[in-house]
Amino acid sequence: MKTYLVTGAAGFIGSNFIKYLLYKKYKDEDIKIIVLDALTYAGNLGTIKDDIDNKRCFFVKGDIRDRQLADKLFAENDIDYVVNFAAESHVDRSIEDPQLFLSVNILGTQNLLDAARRAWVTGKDANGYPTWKEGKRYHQVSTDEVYGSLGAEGYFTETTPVCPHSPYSASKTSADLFVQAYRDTYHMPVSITRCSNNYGPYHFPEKLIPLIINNILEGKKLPVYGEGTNVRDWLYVEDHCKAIDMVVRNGRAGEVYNVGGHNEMRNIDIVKLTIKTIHDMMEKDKDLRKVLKKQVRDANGDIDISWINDDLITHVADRLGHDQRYAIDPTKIKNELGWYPETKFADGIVKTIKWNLENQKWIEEVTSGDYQKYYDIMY
Ligand code: NAD
Ligand code: TDX
Repeated sequence: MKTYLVTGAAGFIGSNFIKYLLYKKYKDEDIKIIVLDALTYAGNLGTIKDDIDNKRCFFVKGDIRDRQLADKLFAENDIDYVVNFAAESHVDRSIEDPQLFLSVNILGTQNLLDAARRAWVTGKDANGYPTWKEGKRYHQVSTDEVYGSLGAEGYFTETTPVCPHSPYSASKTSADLFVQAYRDTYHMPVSITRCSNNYGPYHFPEKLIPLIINNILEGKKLPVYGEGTNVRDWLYVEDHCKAIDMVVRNGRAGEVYNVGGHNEMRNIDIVKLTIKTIHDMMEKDKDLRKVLKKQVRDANGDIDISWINDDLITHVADRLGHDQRYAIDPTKIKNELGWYPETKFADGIVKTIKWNLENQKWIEEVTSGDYQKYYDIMY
């Protein structure tokens, strides 16, 4: 039986990851997952409350920077894999408060690396390097933003030099460099995935796609930074989760793997496509309109949706230091591990919109802070 310590699993990608392991990949296998999450504004225990059964999946509230807690988790459990999702993840917030990002993303990563090192080292080899228990892996969930920004041409490969621009990406890059330093200095069994922009269920509505969906449902304006010509490469979250587990289990120790959807789109096009998709879905199925907060009747007595159009877009001040284009070359993970993005964007965006329409209670809870009560109810 394999035991995962998954940090940050009350957040967007981490929660999708544990659901993928529990109900898809290892549905009929004996695995153990320990979730460690500080439940910040972005961590919602409501997202994973049905997953924590204290048989296969356990929850610990705590900070990845807490040394004593990390040591305790390793002492009490025979952890095989650490998968570190926990981070401050929003670029705009990093511009407001860089120090928090430095502290959580860098010191937190280094603390987990050290705790794993204390637990997993068995002795020394002839050259003085630590020797390690068999089958262990520390995995760092990283981002394409560490590579900086591209012009109109080219892709990020694993050998592209890191060149971060935002405080967020600087902190994620530094964390990656610590992971690689532990590989080189202590021969620690580590791996890193650098993924492009994710979208899907449980995405916190401060990020572009869920923000646009929920602003439309509320009849609010849709803020597009600058001209909206910046390009991001969008990947459905479950495809990312699959890639991470492939790398943890079968990726070569010490390696970086880029993960991306080959689905580059300009922000303005993403916003227009989201508007059109919601409009078309509500055109086809009038019942879906009930979720709209803005309820005006049209000439037929139906809830009016004619206002769901591009006029909702408002161009606002650009993000400082806004990276122009990200694009991932995923050839390495494809060739070595057979990974590919299974979800076409056209399908993924419909699934994501549907999920948001059907989960307005979750949206209200994460935005109002009400989800905090789940912790009080459960513990
Ligand atoms: P998120 O903000 O939705 O979730 C982060 C989680 O970490 C939350 O549950 C939060 O409570 C927890 N957390 C924050 N600080 C903590 C601390 N000090 N101790 C313990 N837990 C803490 O983030 P996300 O979008 O799910 O991203 C997860 C990881 O994936 C991050 O490391 C991010 O850099 C990386 N990543 C994200 C994307 C993306 O598109 N969202 C793409 C590539 C990589
Ligand atoms: O209101 C908005 N208007 C807008 O034009 C918001 C929130 C964003 N944008 C733009 C900025 C970006 O070019 O949309 C693009 C996407 O923005 P975000 O959703 O904030 O994502 P991004 O900054 O690209 O970072 C995301 O992907 C990489 C995650 O938040 C990171 O954690 C991940 O590493």
